[in-house]
Amino acid sequence: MIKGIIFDLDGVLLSTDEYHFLAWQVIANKLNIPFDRNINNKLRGLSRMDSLNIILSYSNNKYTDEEKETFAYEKNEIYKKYLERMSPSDVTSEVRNTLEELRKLGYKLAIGSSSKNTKLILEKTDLNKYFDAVSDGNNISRSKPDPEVFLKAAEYLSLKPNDCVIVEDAYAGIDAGFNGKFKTIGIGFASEYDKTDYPIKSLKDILDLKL
Ligand code: B16
Ligand code: MG
Repeated sequence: MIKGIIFDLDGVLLSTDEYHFLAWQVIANKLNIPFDRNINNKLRGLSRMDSLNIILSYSNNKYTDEEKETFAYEKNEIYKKYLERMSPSDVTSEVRNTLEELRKLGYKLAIGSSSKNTKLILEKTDLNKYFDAVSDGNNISRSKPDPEVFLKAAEYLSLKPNDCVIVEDAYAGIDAGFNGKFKTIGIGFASEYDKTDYPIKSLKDILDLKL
């Protein structure tokens, strides 16, 4: 029986995935590297440095680790400018109602995000209050598709993987759930992935699943 629900953040609860795209676009343009939404979709759920390495793989140039650190830093500074402008109104009523209903039904809720900016985002949007635990890019050493971020989230909830379900928009996140022996709910891009256990169209559809 499912007792805990672990939510990815960017692209599931919030549209911050668009801000990642816009920030990476600035870096790619500066380096004259082709970059579009299709390439951006390959970055969903991956760590900042894994994302940068994919973008740089479209360049003929070789970059030093120091240069890569600088590009990743610059991208994050641009990204954080978007985050600073966020407020509770960036959370849709569907997301808030779904989280409230799931809490009323007695589920434990956690965040499982690759992002090191998770705490800032949760504070800005007033989402913190819905979650019993937060596992993010700051408490892991291996990013999705490794299951570490979800295993930590389950541990923080004092639950086992088979007591929990993961909600993800990224193939890498569904793979991470699968690798950790979790059941997975896929929304957006992940709803079309054949490894997803429960594809949904909209977040509120979670309430109709027989978990
Ligand atoms: P940051 P999620 C992921 O968040 C994003 O999908 C991914 O695009 C980003 O590179 C990653 O966080 C790291 O984010 O640069 O803020 O540490 O989808 O796992 O909630
Ligand atoms: Mg995501």
